[in-house]
Amino acid sequence: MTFVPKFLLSAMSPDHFPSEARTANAPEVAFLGRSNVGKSSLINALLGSKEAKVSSTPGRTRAINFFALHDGTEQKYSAKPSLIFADLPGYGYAKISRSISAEWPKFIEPYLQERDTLALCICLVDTNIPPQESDTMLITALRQMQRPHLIVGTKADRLSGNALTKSVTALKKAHGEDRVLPISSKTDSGIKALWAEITNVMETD
Ligand SMILES: Nc1nc2c(ncn2[C@@H]2O[C@H](COP(=O)(O)OP(=O)(O)OP(=O)(O)O)[C@@H](O)[C@H]2O)c(=O)[nH]1
Ligand SMILES: [Mg+2]
Repeated sequence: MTFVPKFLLSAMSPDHFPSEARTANAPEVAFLGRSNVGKSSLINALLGSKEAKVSSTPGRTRAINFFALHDGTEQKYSAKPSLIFADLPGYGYAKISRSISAEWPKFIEPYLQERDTLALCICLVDTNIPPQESDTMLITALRQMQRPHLIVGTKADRLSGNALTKSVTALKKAHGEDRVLPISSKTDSGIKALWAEITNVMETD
């Protein structure tokens, strides 16, 4: 399946989230994780494009950026999107944590709690660092909200096979999850497997 991605809008408050007229109630996939974990890079790897802004400065994504994915090719694509991707601002970076934490109750919490079409939360955790408390907090909150979620271990290209296995085991244990899917946006490793999970959401919707 080929998707043509179209940037929809950037939202910093719930009344700016795209309406049914823009999304056609297509299932939405949200990308969540700490600043710099690789959310925007992962969206680009999944789409094979540079639609999402990647930055070496943590905290660059400050709003929720919505993308509509249309089935087809650049010449001919469906009017209604098949899927929506939501790139969320990162959390947990000390320098901007005050402003970020102000943003959570303002629009990120309402987004996670109330967005009707939100079908899957992809939680990104860095395989190169020990399990983070802030990630555990988010994953626990999603579990409590009964939001379907999947944990993805990013930047797996930086680790050898053995070190990666160890890291994945530690992440599973710390976050209380059965699965952590290792991926790399650099080498595309794990991207196909992640697409399979996302396609599942579309079919069960
Ligand atoms: N080696 C490696 N580096 C990566 C990978 N994914 C992202 N990076 C790097 O990590 C940095 C942050 O990537 P982003 O995709 O902007 O991270 P983000 O989570 O969107 O960050 P914020 O928007 O600030 O929350 C960039 O320098 C990327 O090049 C990966 O799979 N492997
Ligand atoms: Mg980003």
